[in-house]
Amino acid sequence: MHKRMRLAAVAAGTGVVLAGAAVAPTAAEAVSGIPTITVTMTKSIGVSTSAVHAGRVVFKVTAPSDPADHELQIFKLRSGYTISDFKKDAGPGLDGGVVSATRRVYKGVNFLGGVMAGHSFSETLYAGTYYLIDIGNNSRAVQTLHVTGTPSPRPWVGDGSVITAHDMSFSTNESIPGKGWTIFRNTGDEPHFLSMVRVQRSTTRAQVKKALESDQQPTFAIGPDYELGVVSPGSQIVFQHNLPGGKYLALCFMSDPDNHDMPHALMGMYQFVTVK
Ligand SMILES: [Cu+2]
Repeated sequence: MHKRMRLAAVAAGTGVVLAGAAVAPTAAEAVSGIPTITVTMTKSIGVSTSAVHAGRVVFKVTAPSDPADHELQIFKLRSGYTISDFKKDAGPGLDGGVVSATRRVYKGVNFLGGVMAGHSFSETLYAGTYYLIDIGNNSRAVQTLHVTGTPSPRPWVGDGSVITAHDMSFSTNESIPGKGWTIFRNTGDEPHFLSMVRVQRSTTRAQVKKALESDQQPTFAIGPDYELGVVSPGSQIVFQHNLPGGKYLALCFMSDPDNHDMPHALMGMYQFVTVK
């Protein structure tokens, strides 16, 4: 589906490529009253601070030399599951269709989103250890971020637009501004992510279904595309975007362990979104 090796890389399973031209990175704008954590992605992952007080933050994700090859994913581990468990399970589970490993990852990891390099997102951090990984390539780099205390009151980021993921669909008739901050929220029981690509106005669900079920490159995807990291049930992030107006196709390719690790998109998790 994508040139990136996804955390949930299912491209190998479907052979579908829906990626358009990459979005040109935009400079992140500072948001007043909210601390910014700059994440610099090379072969390793650098953070501007490795310890922060709980509360809303903005992550500004950069990759100075090759932004198209880097995408941040952040997560926390649930009790009883370790980073070495995750490293052991992620490949077989999320890439390899080993259902038992997928189940362990979904149970043990609380995915808290992320963005492609060149973009920013905001969320509220709570006490504990956060892990930062690069899902844009084969890097095994891991960085930690330590959060302490209880959340301080800080201003909200966002302009009211929302894209909601369910099991296995996105809400219908979602519309977001071209430039702004939009909530991506997961109200389902499985982790989901959001991959968006601009498509021709005439594109129909039937065409998308056909493309997903075939090995052919879809002709309706015109780009640019935009992709967010994985968000676990009950969580949300607010992502910054600057996209040309038009009709977009939102997709999620996470694996469903209840259905032999079938990618969600093949279960109908795709929807058109309007960018105004
Ligand atoms: Cu999904």
